[in-house]
Amino acid sequence: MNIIAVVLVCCALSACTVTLNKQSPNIVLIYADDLGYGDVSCYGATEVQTPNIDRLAQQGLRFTNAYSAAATCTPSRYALLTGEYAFRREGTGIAPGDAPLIIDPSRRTLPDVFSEAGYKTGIVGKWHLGLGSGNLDWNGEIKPGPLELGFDYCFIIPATGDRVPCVFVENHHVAGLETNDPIRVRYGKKIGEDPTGMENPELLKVRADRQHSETIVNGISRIGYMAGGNAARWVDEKLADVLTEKAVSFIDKHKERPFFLYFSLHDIHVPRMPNSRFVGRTNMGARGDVIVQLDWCVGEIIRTLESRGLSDNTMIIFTSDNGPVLNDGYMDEAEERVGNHKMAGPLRGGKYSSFEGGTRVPFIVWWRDHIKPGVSDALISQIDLFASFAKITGQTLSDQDAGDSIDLLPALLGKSTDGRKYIVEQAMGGYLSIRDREWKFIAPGPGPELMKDKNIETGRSPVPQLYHVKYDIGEKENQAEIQPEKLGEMSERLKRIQQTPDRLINSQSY
Ligand code: NG6
Ligand code: CA
Repeated sequence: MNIIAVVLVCCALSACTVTLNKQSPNIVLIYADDLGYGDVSCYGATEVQTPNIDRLAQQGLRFTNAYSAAATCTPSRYALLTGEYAFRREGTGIAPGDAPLIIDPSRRTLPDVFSEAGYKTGIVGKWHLGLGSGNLDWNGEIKPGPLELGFDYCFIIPATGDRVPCVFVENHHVAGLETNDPIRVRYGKKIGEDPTGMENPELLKVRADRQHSETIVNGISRIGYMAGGNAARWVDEKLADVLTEKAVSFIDKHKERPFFLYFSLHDIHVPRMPNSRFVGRTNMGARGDVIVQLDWCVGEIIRTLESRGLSDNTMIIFTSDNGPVLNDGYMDEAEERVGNHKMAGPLRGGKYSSFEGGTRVPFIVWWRDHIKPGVSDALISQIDLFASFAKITGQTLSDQDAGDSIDLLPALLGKSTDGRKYIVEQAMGGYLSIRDREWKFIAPGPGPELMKDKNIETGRSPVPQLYHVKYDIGEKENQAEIQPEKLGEMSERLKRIQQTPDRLINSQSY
């Protein structure tokens, strides 16, 4: 081939890539916080109605065996963005509000995959994977963070709603910070003069436990202390509106080209502070009302896509980072007013737990005219979105990338009912269990069987547990003693996955 021919072929190839990208769908990943398997009406809730989420389910594919990678936020999100189980990496437990970034910027991340395919990438909402590289000055440039991991735009809650600093970070800076009122943050010891929940409980909108009784911001005491940055502080009752507006404007700005939006909602994490529009919409108090608020956020995204003509070329994935909890530190009457509502549906346990309630979560894929509506029982994990999105955007993965992520695109699109063979579930403290299509094995471990303050069964036990989850969804009957062979197989499998990235094992055994 002469040089001109080579140039022509190269041009044709790159034109081809551009065309392919244009045909690839936009992806909006709506990630709820602490929303349980039974918290929305399309998964059986009757005490709260979620018409927008239900609509996603009616028009899309609703999964009954879908999992977050862990039963708490940080490890779950770590796995989502890296495609690697968090138990492989030290320091991936619940991150303090002043933690440094826990993902190495040199590794290939989920947003990187989209960027390489020509997408615009953005995160709006909760981050909770640390920022900076230690001793962060919140008044300066805040990095490394989402932008160093492949996002083109970020507007984030740095950690959680119940942790300081209660400010948004937009790209590399605290949004709305005034230079004459610098912000200071400290964990473990008071800083500044702001009242705390411990000293001034009379100032509180809602009482809290000891951990959540430090600096008061917007009438709510938090974990950690902060001072200054007053103009930048968020108003909890407006979080859903502010985040939704930012998500909508990201979509508007990038509607001409493929985009990936990670819309990571604050709801329904504590502190649960619904906007006045949603107060009293359920009989369950704040926890029920913020579910209605969350559903509204989802509706705004659907309406935005439809009114911009983007609905047939945008895939929405709706899911949650971990299971549900009633009392997570604030006395907001979640427990007193729950009534007949079963936040984890038929599952045992909840957030933090090794039982199914910890990680089995709502999971809906919506892509109009491309996915036949229905229900799928395929076994899938959020960790598989990495490899599946790589596939849909035409990217390849090396053995170094996202080692635990398996391409399940056919299952996600409803073209196959085959999901994973095995899924590892990680509870708080790094305790592991593993399930296949029928059985679930919980490795024995020390510690309390009940988190008393939260009334959540941890699933921990000094003896191995084996449940036939397919027929015993509530994990009631431990069959470890009568099924020694299955027990051995599952425990061996777990050990093997602990030693070797899951995709490598899978490519050998499928
Ligand atoms: C825990 C907090 C809890 C919540 C959780 C993180 C205490 C006693 N409890 O440490 O309130 O903030 O961390 O939740 O401090 S998560 O959904 O982000 O994982
Ligand atoms: Ca969470």
